[in-house]
Amino acid sequence: MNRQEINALVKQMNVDTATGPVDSRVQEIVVRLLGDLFQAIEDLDISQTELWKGLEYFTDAGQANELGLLAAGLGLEHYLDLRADEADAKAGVAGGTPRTIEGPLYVAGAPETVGFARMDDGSEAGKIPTLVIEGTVTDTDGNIIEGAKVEVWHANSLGNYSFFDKSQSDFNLRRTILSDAKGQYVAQTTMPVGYGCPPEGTTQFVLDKLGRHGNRPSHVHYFVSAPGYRKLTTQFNIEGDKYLWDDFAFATRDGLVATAEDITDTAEIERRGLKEAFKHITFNVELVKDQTAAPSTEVDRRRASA
Ligand code: MBD
Ligand code: FE
Repeated sequence: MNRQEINALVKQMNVDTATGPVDSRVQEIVVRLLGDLFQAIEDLDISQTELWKGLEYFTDAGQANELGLLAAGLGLEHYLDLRADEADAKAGVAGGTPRTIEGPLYVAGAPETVGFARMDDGSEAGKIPTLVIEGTVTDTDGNIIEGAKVEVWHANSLGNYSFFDKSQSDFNLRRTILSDAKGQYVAQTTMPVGYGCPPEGTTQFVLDKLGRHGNRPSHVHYFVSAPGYRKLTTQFNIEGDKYLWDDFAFATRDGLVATAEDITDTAEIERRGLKEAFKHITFNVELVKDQTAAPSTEVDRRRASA
């Protein structure tokens, strides 16, 4: 079949058959995706067995709750960031901390404090260095923003995230910190280790077929929001990790690379109420004022909450 015949067939089966109310947006998307799929079946001569293997794959990936991970790994999520950047540029929106992907491992409902939070439950003390993260939330003119909601989440020393890893305590390494009167937030936590896809999982199964690894560099996720400002979804990725620029999810971006400095000065260790040398990262956040011209940065997706 040629594309004209395909389009006619899709329309005949899924448009002309409507006898009830139509969601025209859903109809438009279904018609387009089916047409593109039929066309791919023609072009690549996809067999019936191959088609069923594909549908079975989505069944398995969905049952394993790995479709979010797959979207990150195949670059779909990063592609949407590039499109959002393009839309911003077109609308004349510039500046602010760069966005990067949310990933599939956010959990809503983390404990909230003002100015400072200890994020780790102490269970990995001695196993992995302490990390102090601090920064200031400002607008793009450098004016401080008090009361900005800084949501932070990251992995433990095994690259695992609490909630999804049931061996960790509730909300371990997940906190919401409101910036203080100086616009500052401080998080005392442990050094994250890069995530790797479950080796026997559905995402790694496809990555293997593509000859790809499923690893991320060590990183820390952020949602930063404040009234009158666009919500920012971002991360920093940590300098020195071998996957820094070889991230299977393509989240590392210029402006989002952080250096973890070793702090050995005893006065500084004491000032922080710590007992040993620790790592320190500065991550300042610049928010952009709400825009009417550019698309919203709020993304409605199913998220875990605890
Ligand atoms: C992660 O920690 C992550 O950030 C992404 C994007 C995908 C899988 C695990
Ligand atoms: Fe992550």
